[in-house]
Amino acid sequence: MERQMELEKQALAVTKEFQITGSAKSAAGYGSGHINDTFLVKAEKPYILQRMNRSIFIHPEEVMENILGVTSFLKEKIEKAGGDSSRETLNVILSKDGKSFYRDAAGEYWRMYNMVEDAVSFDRVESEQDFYESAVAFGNFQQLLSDYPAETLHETIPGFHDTQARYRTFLKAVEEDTCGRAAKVQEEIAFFKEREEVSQVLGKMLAEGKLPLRVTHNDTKLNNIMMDKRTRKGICVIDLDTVMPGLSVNDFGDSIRFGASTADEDERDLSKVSCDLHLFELYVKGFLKGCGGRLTETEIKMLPMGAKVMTYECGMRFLTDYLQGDVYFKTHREGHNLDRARTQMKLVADMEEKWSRMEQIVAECFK
Ligand code: ADP
Ligand code: GN1
Ligand code: MG
Repeated sequence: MERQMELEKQALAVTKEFQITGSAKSAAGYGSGHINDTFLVKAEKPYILQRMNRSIFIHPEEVMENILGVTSFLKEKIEKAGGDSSRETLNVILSKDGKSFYRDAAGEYWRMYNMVEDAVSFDRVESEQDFYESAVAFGNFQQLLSDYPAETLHETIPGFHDTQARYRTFLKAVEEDTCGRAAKVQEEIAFFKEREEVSQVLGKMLAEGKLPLRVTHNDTKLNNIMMDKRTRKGICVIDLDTVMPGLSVNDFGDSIRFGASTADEDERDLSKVSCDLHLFELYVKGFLKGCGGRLTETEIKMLPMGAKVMTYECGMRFLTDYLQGDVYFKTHREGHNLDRARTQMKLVADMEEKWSRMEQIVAECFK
């Protein structure tokens, strides 16, 4: 608590380093992201200030170079289409010396964005229609970036969705067992080991040229999109830290993992956790619409696999972090990462049971 208050004080002071209108009156912790420290800044208008996670983003300048590149590209497209680029993409607020970030004396990196106003982001699906609209918007995001020069993007987190590499890191964490937690979670460890082949499927297809590399978002959780309060459309895709070359099916899959679950990502009562096939179907329809016919037949066929792989990978990442002592994801209670890993395992098992139906749904939507 004290640490948070200290951080908010620091955040308020940092606002002076940015080109905002008027001066900031307050800076308060905001949102439920697992990675960066996010603050809502109240000045003449509201802004979002973030202290970037330095241990995860080793080269913050490169992250910001990606984000500036992508947001200016989007801005131009949105304006050409007659849209409102002040709301439909993140806008980076420059520092007083014209940079996309401010580096403080302690070496921390801060950045500021316009706050997307009259919009909300959800941690849980509240209405089916919202979920459908989020799918259209994430699909459309990928379509808008389909002619972005991929070679100019830095890989901000190397091997981010290299599930095979994630598997190796997991095995290493089990072996090292630095916190002495492995004995307690043998069942969970076995779950991921028994399904090792899940970690290989998409990487192999990419290597064989069966799936194309595209510019993707790579972190398509429902709370990484702002929904317009009035129109209920997905107005702005946010959290652009991991926009990099990647697989379309992973963007699809990560949204299913989070949004089509019947419970929160950290629900402890696993009887509440399952993959809602109605939401799955809505998301398939919305995503295909948003991608505007650009996905190949193989990509479409592999959408269910994207959902399973992303859920498996994320569960394994949570368990790895638990084994390593909760050093990556923000946690708010004892065993938080373990609880998260278990919901993902429950979802993977549920998808396995519902597999043929998932494939059938995709086939029917594609007809
Ligand atoms: P993290 O990487 O930690 O997930 P995000 O960039 O996703 O950080 O921000 C955390 C939360 O803050 C988002 O889920 C969203 O609710 C809110 N948020 C972030 N940027 C904006 C913005 N520009 N406008 C409005 N809300 C935002
Ligand atoms: C993180 O940043 P956030 O909270 O939107 C993570 C994702 C995970 C997700 C799990 C950069 O997303 O990869 O899927 O948590 N982002 C990063 O909820 O690691
Ligand atoms: Mg986020």
